[in-house]
Amino acid sequence: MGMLKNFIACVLLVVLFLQNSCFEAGLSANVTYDHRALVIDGKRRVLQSGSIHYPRSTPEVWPELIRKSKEGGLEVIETYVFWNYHEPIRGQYYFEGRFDLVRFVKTVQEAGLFLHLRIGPYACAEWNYGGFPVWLHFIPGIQFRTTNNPFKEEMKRFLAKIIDLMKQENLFASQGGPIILAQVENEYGNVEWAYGVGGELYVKWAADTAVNLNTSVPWVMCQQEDAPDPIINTCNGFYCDGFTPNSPSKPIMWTENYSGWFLSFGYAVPFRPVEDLAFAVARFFETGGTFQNYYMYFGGTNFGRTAGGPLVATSYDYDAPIDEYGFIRQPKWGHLRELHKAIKLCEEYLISSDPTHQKLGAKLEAHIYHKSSNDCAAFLANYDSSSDANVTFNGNVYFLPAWSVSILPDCKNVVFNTAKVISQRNNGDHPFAQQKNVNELLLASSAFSWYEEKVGISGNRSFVRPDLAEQINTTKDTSDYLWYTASIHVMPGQGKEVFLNIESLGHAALVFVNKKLVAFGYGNHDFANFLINKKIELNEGINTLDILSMMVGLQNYGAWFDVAGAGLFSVILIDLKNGKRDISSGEWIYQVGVEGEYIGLDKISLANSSFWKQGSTLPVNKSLIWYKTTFLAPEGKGPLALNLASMGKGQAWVNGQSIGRYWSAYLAPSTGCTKKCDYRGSYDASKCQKHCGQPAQTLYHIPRTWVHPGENLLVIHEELGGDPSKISLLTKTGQHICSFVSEADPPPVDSWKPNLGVVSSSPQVRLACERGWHIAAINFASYGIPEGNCGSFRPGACHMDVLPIVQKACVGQIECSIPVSSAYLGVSAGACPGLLKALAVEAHCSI
Ligand SMILES: *[C@@H]1O[C@H](CO)[C@@H](O)[C@H](O)[C@H]1NC(C)=O
Ligand SMILES: *[C@@H]1O[C@H](CO)[C@@H](O)[C@H](O)[C@H]1NC(C)=O
Ligand SMILES: *[C@@H]1O[C@H](CO)[C@@H](O)[C@H](O)[C@H]1NC(C)=O
Ligand SMILES: *[C@@H]1O[C@H](CO)[C@@H](O)[C@H](O)[C@H]1NC(C)=O
Ligand SMILES: *[C@@H]1O[C@H](CO)[C@@H](O)[C@H](O)[C@H]1NC(C)=O
Ligand SMILES: *[C@@H]1O[C@H](CO)[C@@H](O)[C@H](O)[C@H]1NC(C)=O
Ligand SMILES: *[C@@H]1O[C@H](CO)[C@@H](O)[C@H](O)[C@H]1NC(C)=O
Ligand SMILES: CC(=O)N[C@H]1CO[C@H](CO)[C@@H](O)[C@@H]1O
Repeated sequence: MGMLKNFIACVLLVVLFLQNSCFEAGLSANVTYDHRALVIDGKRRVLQSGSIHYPRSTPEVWPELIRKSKEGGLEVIETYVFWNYHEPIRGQYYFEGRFDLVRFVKTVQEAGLFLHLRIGPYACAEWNYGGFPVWLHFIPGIQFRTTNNPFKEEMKRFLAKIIDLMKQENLFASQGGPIILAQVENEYGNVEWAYGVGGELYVKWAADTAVNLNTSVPWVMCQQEDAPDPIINTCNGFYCDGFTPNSPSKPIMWTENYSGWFLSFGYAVPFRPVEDLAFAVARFFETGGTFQNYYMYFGGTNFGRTAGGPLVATSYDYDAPIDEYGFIRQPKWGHLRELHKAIKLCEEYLISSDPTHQKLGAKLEAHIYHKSSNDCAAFLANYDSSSDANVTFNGNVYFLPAWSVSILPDCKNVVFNTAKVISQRNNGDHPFAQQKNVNELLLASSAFSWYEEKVGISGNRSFVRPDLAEQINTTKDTSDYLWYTASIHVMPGQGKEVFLNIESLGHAALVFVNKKLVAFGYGNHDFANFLINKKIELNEGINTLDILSMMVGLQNYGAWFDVAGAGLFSVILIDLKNGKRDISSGEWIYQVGVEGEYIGLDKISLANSSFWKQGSTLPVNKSLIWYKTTFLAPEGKGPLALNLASMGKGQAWVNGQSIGRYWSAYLAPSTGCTKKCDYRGSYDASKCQKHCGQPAQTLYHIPRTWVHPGENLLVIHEELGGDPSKISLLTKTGQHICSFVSEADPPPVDSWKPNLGVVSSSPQVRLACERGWHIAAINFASYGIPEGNCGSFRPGACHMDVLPIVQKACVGQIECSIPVSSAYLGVSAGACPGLLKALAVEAHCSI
C-alpha cells in the first residue's frame, strides 16, 4: 500500500516537472551542490543535458533545435564560448549573427531550459585553434595554458568580459536567468603532465580566478582530477560509470558523453549505435551519476574556416540525436527520449539516497535507490558484451540482453531496457541518405563563369626571406594559403632530371615547376606532416619552383598544440649525378593568400565584374580556378545541400557567405567499415564506421536563411581540379518515416500507470512529421509478421491488412499513434496462432 501511495506521488511529481520544466524565467534560483547532485533552490536535481554550439547553426533555427531538445527530454543546453570569433582583433568584440551569445542564452531561457556555459576560454571542440584567437600567439613572451603572466592576463580579461556580459543581461540563475553552471579551462587534466609544475599552478590559478568572478553558480573543470575546491571535477568519455570525483562532497557529473564522433576529411564516417549510448547513460545514472551531457545533441556545420584541425571536415553532424540539417535522427532521438522519461520516473529515488549495490551474477548487477526501506527504484545491468541472461531480483525473474540496463521505477516493473528500441525509425539516418523525397537540381553548366588564378606570386605583396618560413607565424591565419617561391639554376652539364624532396609540417601542398603542376601532397587528421618525393624535369638555366602550402584548420587539441606549426620545413633536390642540393635556406619569395582572395572573388559586389570569364567550354580538371554561377533556391521548408562530389578540394560561398571547406577528392581508406556494427561491448571512435573508400563528405549544408527568392550567387574556389557541371543542389520535399512495434514490446514510458490497475496500456506505433509536414499517405501497414526494414517493408507469412485503420488514424495529421493490439486493429485475437505479432507502418510526410 505504501508503495502505491508513493508511486502516485512520484507520477504526480513527474507530471508537475514536465509541465513546469522545473524552471520559470525571471525567478531567481540558488544553485549549489552536494555529494549527490546539483541543488537548485534546496532541491537535488537529476539533469539531462545536451551540447549545441551556437555558431554551428544560424540564429533562425536555434528555437527549433532547442524545442526538439526539450521534447527529447533535455533540461539543460550546454555550449562552449568561441573566443577567436568574439574578439577577432584584441579589444574589438563581436557578438552578432551566429555569434550572438546573449540571444542564444535567451533562446534557451525562453524555452524554459537551463544552460551550462563552458567559457574555457580554451574550447577544443574541433574548432579552429581550439577557440584561441591567433593574435594571442603573437603577444611577446606568451605561453598558452600554463603559469605565464601574459596568458593569464588575457584569459582573465576574457573570462571577466563574458561573465560581465551575462550579468548585465541578468542571465545567471541567481538573477533569474538560465545559467546554472559554468566551466573554466577544458580537459586540461589530459595534458597537464606536459606543463610540469607550471601546469599545476595554472590549475589553481584558473580555479581561483573563476571563483573570484562571483558568478554565484558552481564551476566545473572537466577531466581535471586535481580541480581545487569548490570546483567540481567532471568526467568526459564514452562511458563514465566508473568515475568518482576528487572529493566526497562533490556530485558525479558527466560533461561530455560522445553521441557519436567528429568527421575528418579522408576518414570514414563514424557512428555510435543508440543501444550503446543508452547503455552508457543508464549505467551512469545507475551507479550514482546525476548530471549527464550529450556531446553533441546537435552538432551542426563548421561554416567558413571555423573547423579545427588538422583536416576536420565541414560537417559536424556527430551522429547526434538531431542531425546536421536539424532533423530528428531516429531511432536515436526517440530511444533516448524514452530513456530520459524512465530516469525521470526515478528522480525522487535517485535524489533521496546513495545507491546500494547487489551482485546478480558474473557481470550482472543491480543498483537500488531507496526513498524509504520498502520503497525503491532499481537499475538492473548486464555488462557482459555477448551473453544474455535471466536474473532474479526482488523475487522476480528478468531477462537482460547482453550490454543492457533495465529500469524499474518501482523495483518491480521494467519500463525501459536500453537494448530494446521501440521508436520511430526514419528511412536512412541522414536527410539525403535515400533518394526518396529528394529534389536534385543540376546547376546549368552554361551559366558558369570562371577565373584562372596565376601560379605563384601575383602582385606586389611578396616579401623575401633566406629560409623556409613557418606558416602560421607568416599568415597569422588570415588565409589558408602561403606561396613559397624559389628559383633553381641548372648549369650546363648539370642533371636535368632530379628528385624533388619536400617535407612539410602540414597540411597540404601543390607543387609547380615552371608553372606546371607536378605534385600534390597532404597529411591527415592524425599526422599532419607529409613528404613529397617527385621526379621532375628541369631546363638548363633558370627554373621556377612555386609551392602553395595550404592549411585545413588549425590544430585544436594536445599539449602545446598552439605552437605545433605548419608549412614547409625542408626542400631538397637530389640529382643522381651531382648529389643533394638543399635549397631550404636559399632565397625564398613569399605571398600570403592567393590571387582570388586579394581580388575578393567570393564577394557579391564582384559578381558582375569583368574578372569573371565566360566561354563555350567550361574548364574542368583545372587547379587553382574560381567558378561562379547563380541558382534559384527551391521553394519550401526543406533543407538545402550542395553536392560537391565532382569537385576536388576548396571552399564554396553562397551569396558571399562561406559554407565551408570541401575535399571530395580525399577518399577514406577502403577498410575499417562493418556492414552491421554490434553495439555490444566497449565503443571507441573507430568501432563503427561507414562510407569506407568514399569521400568523408560530399554534401554541404546551405542554411535556408542564406538564400533568397530569385537568383543566388554561388562561388567556388577549386584548388585541385573538378567538374562544376556536375554540381547539384538538393532539397528535401518530405520524409518517409516508419515504425515497427511488436505486441510484446512495452508501452511507451509515459503511458505507464504503475500498479494502478486501471489502464492496461498497449505498445504503440508513434509517427511524427517535421517542418510542419503532414502525413500524406500510408505506404505500408501490416499486422502479423512483417519483414524488411524501413523503406523495404513487405508482408510476411502472416499478414493482416490494417491499412484503412492506420490511414484513418494518421492521414492528414502531423503525428499519430496506433495501439498495437488486436482489439484496436480489428483483428481476431486468434490470428497468426502461436506467433508474436508486430505492426509495421511506413508513412509519407509532405506539404
Ligand atoms: C543557497 O542554498 C544553500 C544550500 O542549499 C544555502 O546554504 C544558501 O544560504 C542559499 N543561498 C541563498 C542566497 O539563498
Ligand atoms: C566578488 O565578491 C567579493 C566579495 O563580495 C568582492 O570582494 C569582489 O570584488 C567581487 N569580485 C568581482 C569580480 O565582482
Ligand atoms: C531466459 O528465460 C527464458 C524463459 O524461461 C528462456 O526462454 C531463455 O532461454 C532464458 N535465457 C537465458 C539467456 O538464460
Ligand atoms: C600594390 O598594388 C596596389 C594596386 O596595384 C596598390 O593599391 C597598393 O598600394 C600596392 N601596395 C604596395 C605595398 O605597394
Ligand atoms: C613563431 O614565432 C614565435 C615568435 O613570434 C616564435 O617564438 C616561434 O618559434 C615561431 N614558431 C615557429 C614554428 O617558427
Ligand atoms: C549582376 O547582374 C545581374 C543581371 O544584370 C543583376 O540582376 C544583379 O543585381 C547584378 N549584381 C550585382 C552585385 O551588381
Ligand atoms: C578529369 O580527370 C579525371 C580523373 O583523372 C578523368 O577521369 C576525367 O576524364 C577528366 N575529365 C576531363 C574532362 O578531362
Ligand atoms: C574518460 C574517458 O573515457 N575518456 C575518453 C574520451 O574519449 C577519448 C577519445 O576517444 C579517449 O581518449 C578518452 O580516454
